[in-house]
Amino acid sequence: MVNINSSNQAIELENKYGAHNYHPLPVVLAKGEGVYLFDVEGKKYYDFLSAYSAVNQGHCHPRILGAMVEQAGTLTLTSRAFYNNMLGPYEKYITEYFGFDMVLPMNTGAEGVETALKIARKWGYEKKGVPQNKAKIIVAENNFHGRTTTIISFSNDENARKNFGPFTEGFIRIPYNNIEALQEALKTEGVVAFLVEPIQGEAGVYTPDENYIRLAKEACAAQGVLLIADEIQTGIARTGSLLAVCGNCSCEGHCERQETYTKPDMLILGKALSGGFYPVSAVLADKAVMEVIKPGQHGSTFGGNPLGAKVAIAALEVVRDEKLAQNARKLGRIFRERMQQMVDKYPIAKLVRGKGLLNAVVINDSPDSSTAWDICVSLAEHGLLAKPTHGNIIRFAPPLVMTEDQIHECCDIIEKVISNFNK
Ligand code: IF1
Repeated sequence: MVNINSSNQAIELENKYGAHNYHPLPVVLAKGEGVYLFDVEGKKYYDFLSAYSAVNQGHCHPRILGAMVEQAGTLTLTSRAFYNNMLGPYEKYITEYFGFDMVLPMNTGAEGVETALKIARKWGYEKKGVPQNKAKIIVAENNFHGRTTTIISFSNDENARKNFGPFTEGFIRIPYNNIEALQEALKTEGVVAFLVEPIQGEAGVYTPDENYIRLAKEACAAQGVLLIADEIQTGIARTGSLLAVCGNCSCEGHCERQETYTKPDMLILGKALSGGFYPVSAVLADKAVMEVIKPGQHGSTFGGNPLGAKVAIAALEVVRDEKLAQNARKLGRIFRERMQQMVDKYPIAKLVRGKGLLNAVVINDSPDSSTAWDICVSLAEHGLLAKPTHGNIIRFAPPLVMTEDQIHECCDIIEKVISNFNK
């Protein structure tokens, strides 16, 4: 194996031997610890991406690491041809943790979404009596749910779709955060589900009206249609509550009593479900929905493996024991307040929005300009890693184990860099 001695060397290797399906910032990371990342040259950074919210618990969390190492030396994979002694305990733990009857374990987020779509269709035919092959699923404009052929079939991002057709049929796309549009679409024959992100991450941390998800659930329920919440990015304490569908509830775990909570019919989780150690995703639902899946009808070699199960339990324990939702809520308020002061002061920053520690600053320049990218390069030079989305939006999503002093230090860095860009 080649030993990497410099960032340039690593970048050259990736350019030469790897498919060019990404355009990363020119930083080569070699180590992570809590809220920090270190590059090949040993430079230290605050991580403000958290691997797209997969490392909410911080990099290489010792407790998750311990669980991983212990299980890796005991039993990693059996396939589901046999039972294993970690899956049952994990299934009990995660269903009680989130308040659902049952779980279907998968690996990546996109697989979780695919699973939910398949269950919804099957439920539609078998429980709702939709005529064969007529099932329709409502989705939102500017959605991001992953990269499989079916998922990109209902995306409206040209870059994600172009020349990947033919596409999967049976989707209706409506404007996000628009209940009237949902009510109208729900009248379509054969509708079985509405798949939605409680906050649209990729779209630029687009936060809907406070009651949007609750009203969406009511509208769906009135038509006997399933509400599927994709909380792959927003879930697991990121937005200042255990789930974004918890609304403004800051309790330590999950409580169905809280009136702000909207229970989706299916909940899709991924990313931070493993704290960034190992791909673990899950679809949660109650029995009346989940029971449509029978042996042989869906699965995955790695889904439900004992290593993933053990890691996921540890990752969820950390979220609860370290009160990460409450911390995200507290630090999120501080972050947005500081960023608002910055926006008021420097016209190059247009606005800040978000919830908990999932936030974005919109840069006052055209999405075609390189300004946001240049700001991110400068932020990296100043020791803070963030990534632009849609050209002129910068997403800020640090690990949730950050301290108040650290978030202030990070706001100082961001403000300093932004002030340099102010013309
Ligand atoms: C990439 C964004 C984040 C997701 C939601 C499902 C998935 C994702 C709500 C699929 C994945 C990722 C994937 C990542 C970029 C990224 C992303 F910028 F596109 F929006 F997080 F902010 N549902 N999101 O956000 O999960 O199959 O990737 O495990 O590089 O494509 P996956």
